[in-house]
Formats: sequence, structure tokens, C-alpha cells
Amino acid sequence: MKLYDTPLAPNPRRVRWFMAEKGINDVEVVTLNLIKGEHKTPDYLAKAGLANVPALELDDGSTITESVAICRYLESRYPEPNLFGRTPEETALIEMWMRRAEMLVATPFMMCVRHTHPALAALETQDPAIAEYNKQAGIRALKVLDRRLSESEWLATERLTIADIVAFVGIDFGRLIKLSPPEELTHVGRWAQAMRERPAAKAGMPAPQPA
Ligand SMILES: N[C@@H](CCC(=O)N[C@@H](CS)C(=O)NCC(=O)O)C(=O)O
Repeated sequence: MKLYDTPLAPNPRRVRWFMAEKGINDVEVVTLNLIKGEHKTPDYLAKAGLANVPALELDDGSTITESVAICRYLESRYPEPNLFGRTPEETALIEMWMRRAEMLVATPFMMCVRHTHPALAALETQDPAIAEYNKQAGIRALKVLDRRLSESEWLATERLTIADIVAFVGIDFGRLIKLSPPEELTHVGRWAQAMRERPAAKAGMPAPQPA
């Protein structure tokens, strides 16, 4: 299998993180430079069907896109540790928190960065009003996560799941524009520190540059 990837982007990072949690190391990683448009070549578009990473090319030549769909596929192939749920109840709760994390927090954070960071002007017609709207929406929704994390160590269940990965990777992308959760959200702060300390947090991330 081949994973089409790019180091700083959040959606491919979900998959790298997921693979690291499971100890999957037999997937070839192909790095594309989005700023140079390497995800827009006819060859890549023929494989992926759209100009987005990540994409997972299977050994039979077919391709799966959408980070969460790729993770679901990998979960079936590499079931342990379980990150999508074991029982009907748990699976539904994980899906619920994963979708809340994605729609309410990760997408607004990603949109804010996309419409703010100068390097991303290569990919987006940036609009400060869209950046601000998404920033406010993402920060507001963090309160929902904070309430949940005041009663639970992890977002969906008593162990880390795909919901935590989706939420944290989206929030952490905010670092590119110094957007981070407000300090008064102490439960989010505690959980984010636990996420940062996981070995998987470093999977495929560039080494920090000296200040
Ligand atoms: N819903 C998709 C989103 C994929 C996506 O938006 N990927 C971004 C990188 S994080 C991308 O490829 N952007 C290319 C572009 O905007 O031209 C997923 O979860 O995989």
C-alpha cells in the first residue's frame, strides 16, 4: 500500500497518527508538495479522483481518499489497538464525538489557518472575514469538548480513539498561526498535553526548527 501524504497538513496527519498508534509500518509513504501542485497532476488525479491528500493506494491499484475512511480501512486490516469501537454503543459514541470534533472544531480551525497563513495563499483565495468567523466558531465549540473532558479522560470513551486524533490534529494545526485553545479551558489543556506526549504525535512531523 502507498499513502500519499504531505507533512504539515492536518488530514494526512490523522492517518499517520492512526498508523503510529497501531504500529503499522508496512505502508510506503509518498510525499507530495501541495504548494508546488503535486496533488494536481493528471497522474495523481487519475488515482485519487480529486486534488486532495491523503490518499491510500491499495495493492490491487484501487485508491481510498478521505482520512477517516482510510483509517476505517486500516482498522479492519489492523484491528488492534481498537480505535473505532468494539460494541454497538461504543462505536456510536466514538462516531458521535469524531463527527462533532471534525465539524465543530477541526474544520473551523483548518479553515481559519487556510485563510490566514501566507503560505496557504497558494491554495486558497484568502478572506480575513472567513478566517475570523471560523476562528470564533472553533473556539466556541472547544467549550463543548472542555465540558466532555471534565468528565472523561478521552473524548469518546475510556481510551484514546479516532475522535481524539481528529480533534487534536485539527486544533494543533492552529499553531501555524498561533491559534490555540484559551487557557481557561483547563480540561482541553490537560487532554492536549496528553496528546502531545504520545509518541504518535511525532509521526512524520518535521523536526522543530530553532527559534
Ligand atoms: N475530507 C478530506 C479533506 C482532505 C483535504 O482537504 N486535504 C487537504 C490537506 S489537509 C488538501 O489536500 N488540500 C489541497 C488543496 O487545497 O489544494 C479528508 O479528511 O481527507
